[in-house]
Formats: sequence, structure tokens, C-alpha cells
Amino acid sequence: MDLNAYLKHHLARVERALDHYLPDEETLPASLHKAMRYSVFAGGKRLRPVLMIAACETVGGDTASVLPAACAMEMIHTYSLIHDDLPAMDDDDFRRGRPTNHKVFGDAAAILAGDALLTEAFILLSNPNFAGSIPPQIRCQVIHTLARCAGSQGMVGGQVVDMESEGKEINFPTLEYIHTRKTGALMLAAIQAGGLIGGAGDEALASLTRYGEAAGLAFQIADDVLDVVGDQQVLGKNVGSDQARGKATYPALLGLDAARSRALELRDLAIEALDPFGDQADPLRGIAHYIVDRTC
Ligand code: GRG
Repeated sequence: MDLNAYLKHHLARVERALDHYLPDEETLPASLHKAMRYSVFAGGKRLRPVLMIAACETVGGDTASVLPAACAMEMIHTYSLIHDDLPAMDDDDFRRGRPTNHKVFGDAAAILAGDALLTEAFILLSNPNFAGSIPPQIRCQVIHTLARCAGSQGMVGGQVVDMESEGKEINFPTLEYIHTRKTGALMLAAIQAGGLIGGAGDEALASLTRYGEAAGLAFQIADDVLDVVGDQQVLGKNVGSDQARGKATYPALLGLDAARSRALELRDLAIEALDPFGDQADPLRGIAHYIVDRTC
């Protein structure tokens, strides 16, 4: 299959859906909606929404029914990036190739744009007008999955332990704790939500979960590696920032070669988890390769 064409096609679908679901810039308060849209439409890869679509397709579901949840996922992800870039956290000036949200709109507006994006995600997820044919019980499970993975025992928890570990020597289990939550949790939620909406049974969901856990961790290791060897222009953000901040990363703990090998090992584990599925899982297989081979 042509993965680039697949990614491009679904990225365009997600962009259109995001534009449709997000309040427009004229809706009051206009300054808030402008700040929200600024970061959402700054050119992200839309990997989490595409993973959700691909997981739905893997279990034979209708990918159109996934779009509201896929957009909600991207709103949660974008909120986390806006907050992560704030001076109180990573204090970054560039994201997605543009000045960060707080650099353009100020700290208070950036905090509120992030808050509103997180809330908007759950407005969208729970909006009966966008429920389509998804049974109420499945919608509840999807909402619960996204909330759990984003919350204190998921992404936010991972971010807290990451911040508390800065400048300290940490052990391998702590590093895995951070990575599987800070980044892995949302990826896993995207895949599980796609499976649930697509009608996956317990066995299929378990296979997708194994894929999501391995692919999510591989993604963060690849991200750590890119922070060492990546091209700032291509990445659209500063490189070398992990080392400058004394951040816990795979290359710092294991060395660059071992970090790369671990990412490849996890990619293979992710692909192996898809063995029960046929050709419909090809997009997920392709994305597993893309996650470790990417340059941005
Ligand atoms: C502030 C609650 C809170 C959480 C922050 C997302 C996050 C947790 C921290 C971001 C730090 C970071 C750069 C982690 C590396 C992995 C990651 C999430 C990269 C950005 O995701 P991509 O590459 O970005 O999918 P795009 O812009 O393509 O969407």
C-alpha cells in the first residue's frame, strides 16, 4: 500500500473535520477561538487521528464514524503541546514550525486556549448530533478511554514525573513510566477508541492494545533520537533541548544505538500484534514503520 497517499488522504479529511467542529474565529470570544485555531492549524502530522482511523479500518469499521473522536483526540493533543511549551514548563519558542502559542497570544491566553481545547474535545465526544450510529455504551467507553489516558494516570501524570525528573539520574523503569504515559497513553487511546468505534471484540481490542503500547513507546524513543540527530528546520522545533534541560531520554540512558535498536524492536512487536488481522491492518503496519523512520 502507498502509506504516503493514505496519510495525505486522511490528514485532509481530519483537517476539514477539525475546521467544521471548532468554533470559527468570529465566534465570541474571538481572541480565544483565534488562539485555539492558531495551534490546531499549525500543521501537525495528525498521527493520533490517523491511527484512530486506521484502527477502525483494521476491525472493519466505517471510518467516517471515527472523525468526531479523531478530532477530539487532536484537540487534546494540541492542548498538551500549548501547555507543554509554556514558560512554566518547557519554555519553547517554536512548535510546528511557528512561534508557540504563548509567544503570539501571551501566557494567560495560551493557558486558556489549551483549557478550552481540552474541554471542546469532550463537548464534541459527548455531542449527540455527532454520535452517528455508535451505540451509547461504546461512546461512553470511548469518552472514558480518552479521559483516562489524558489524565493524572496518563499523559498529565507522565508529564509530572518527567518534570520532576529533570536534572536527576533516573532508572529505566521511571523512564518507561514517563514515556508510556506522557506520549504513549494518547497513542494507545487513539488506537483503542478506533477499535471500539469500529466494533472490535475483546480479542481484537487486546491485539490493538498490544500494537498501541509498542507503537506509542517506539514513537517516543524515535522522538528522543530526533532530539539528538534531527534537523531543526524539518522538525519545526528546537533540537538538543532534552539534553540542555537534563531530560530523561532513551539516548541519555542507553546510548543512541541501543535507543534506535529498542525502537526497531518495538516496531516489530507492534507489527506482530497485528498478525490476527488481514490486509485491512496494512495502514497500521505502515504507520509502525513510519513512526521509527520519520524525520519530523
Ligand atoms: C502539558 C499536560 C501536558 C502534557 C504534555 C505532549 C506532552 C505532554 C509533552 C510534549 C513534549 C514532547 C515534545 C513530547 C514528545 C512526544 C510528542 C508528544 C511529540 C509531539 O507530537 P507529534 O510529533 O506532533 O505528533 P505534531 O505537531 O505532528 O502533532
